[in-house]
Amino acid sequence: MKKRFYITTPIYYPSGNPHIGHAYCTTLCDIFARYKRMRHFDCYFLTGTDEHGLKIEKNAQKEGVTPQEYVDNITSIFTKLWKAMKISNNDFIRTTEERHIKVVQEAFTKMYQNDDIYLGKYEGWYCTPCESFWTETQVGPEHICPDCGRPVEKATEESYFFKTQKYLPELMKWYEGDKVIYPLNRKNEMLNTFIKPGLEDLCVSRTSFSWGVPIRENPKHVAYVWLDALCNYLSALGYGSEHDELYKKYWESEESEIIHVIGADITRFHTIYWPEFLLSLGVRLPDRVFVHGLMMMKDGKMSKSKGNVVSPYPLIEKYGVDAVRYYLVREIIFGQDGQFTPEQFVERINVDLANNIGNLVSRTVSMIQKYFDGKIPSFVENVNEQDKELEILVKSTIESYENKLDDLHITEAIVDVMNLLGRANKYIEESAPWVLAKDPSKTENLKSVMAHLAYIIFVGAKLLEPVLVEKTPLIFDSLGASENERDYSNIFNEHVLDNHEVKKGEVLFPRLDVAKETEYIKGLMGGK
Ligand code: ME8
Repeated sequence: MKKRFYITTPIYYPSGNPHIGHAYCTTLCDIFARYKRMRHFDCYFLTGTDEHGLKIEKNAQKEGVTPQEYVDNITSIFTKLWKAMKISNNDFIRTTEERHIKVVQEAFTKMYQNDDIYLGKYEGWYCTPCESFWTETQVGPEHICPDCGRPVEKATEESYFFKTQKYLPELMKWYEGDKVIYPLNRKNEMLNTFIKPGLEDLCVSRTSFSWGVPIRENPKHVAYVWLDALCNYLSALGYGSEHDELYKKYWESEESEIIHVIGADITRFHTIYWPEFLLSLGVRLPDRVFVHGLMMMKDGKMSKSKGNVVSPYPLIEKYGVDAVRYYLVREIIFGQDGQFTPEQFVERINVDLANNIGNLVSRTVSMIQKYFDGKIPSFVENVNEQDKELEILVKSTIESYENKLDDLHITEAIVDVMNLLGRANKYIEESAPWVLAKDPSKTENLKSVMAHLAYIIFVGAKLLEPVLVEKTPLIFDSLGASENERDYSNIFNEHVLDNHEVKKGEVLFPRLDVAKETEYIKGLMGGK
């Protein structure tokens, strides 16, 4: 396994306030980054905003502000949100930053000098909200954008073009890599929809608006917003600058694994054009492009332009950051679309967090206080068949959790942990400690039950730590685990809590009134 990881989210358009769709992707990456760091891998995590383009220019005009003022304002809302959601990104890149603009210009020049870019005339169908050009076949007889379903406009202008056929053989070699584009159906979609019908050259400059990166060779052109945006993954690492240590460490070095996480709506740009740009620049290709599904609303895809968004802010304020993080990655199975519903949101909090985790911790702590004066008994293996079975389950849960998280299957990994905790809850019922406590000859049995429960809670908390960033430290506090003991290396150490003193903490996840909270969340939906 590689020692270093570079993980990126798409850089979002600050053309409207962030919604839980953006929060989903960023949380997914954050969990991956935290998980890798928890296992002592070096992980550099990047997110940012994509601030150029016609749409931003138009929005700013409508509001009577400069495009820079416009993006400054919305970008600050994105950065505040990531802070509130405890996102652990190492950097935040904005495409209006000087360090980025230079890289775009340099990249354009390099591609031009390589003879990969030429000047031509563009006639095509353009979707302004998506900033995408489409061919006649793609827009169909109704002239509808295949991505967002809105009408497209015919556009003609002098443009630079990137020769997409030139690097196709190398691109196809990259496609052969195991799990490079993941899940696999996304790769097939690219092959069948775009590559096999014949890739057309890509228009990489525009002259019809000015809010973009001017091309040095011909300043009336600005770089096409996707060429501009994709370069963020390099510019944030100092590519081509004097300070390119991060680039060398996280991109150039074969020790590093480069991972892009994107939504299904932007697969084409990341799995066709981006690798081709990199090939033109003579730069190594990413190791993995993970394509996640989208969070839908009852009336289709949630989007800023449709105005059917759910903002994460009020949810965080009311239910806490852990509940929102948990809900997002539990509800959308990686690679599939999910649907936001207030009912499910409340149910997840009640069933998974309040019952399965919260209750388990509070019952266990209370019993250890009651039966053993608050001291966790020493762990003894294999006291009986049931304990043995639990020990095996713990080991297999850790193993499958690691395998699943490495492939970003966070939902499945969490479900495994939840099943383990569910099993522990059942174990309480089955072993009936309150009965064992009445029989002095069963003391060893009772000790074993308590030690097993405490250890399983420790394991569960550790595995959920990348998701439940606020509450897991409280669980470790309750178990009396010191900072050092919380290290991941202790996950297989059943004795980590021997003789530790438990503490009753606050209620971890208060149970919600379903009707009342569902109503409240419904009121937030569709709002700004
Ligand atoms: O496409 N459900 O920016 P964008 C889940 N600037 N994820 C969603 C989502 C939803 N309903 N809506 C958006 C852009 N996302 C470009 C990217 S990258 C070089 C440039 C997430 O603001 C998802 O990850 O439209 C999607 O790919 C991304 O936000 C698009 O954000």
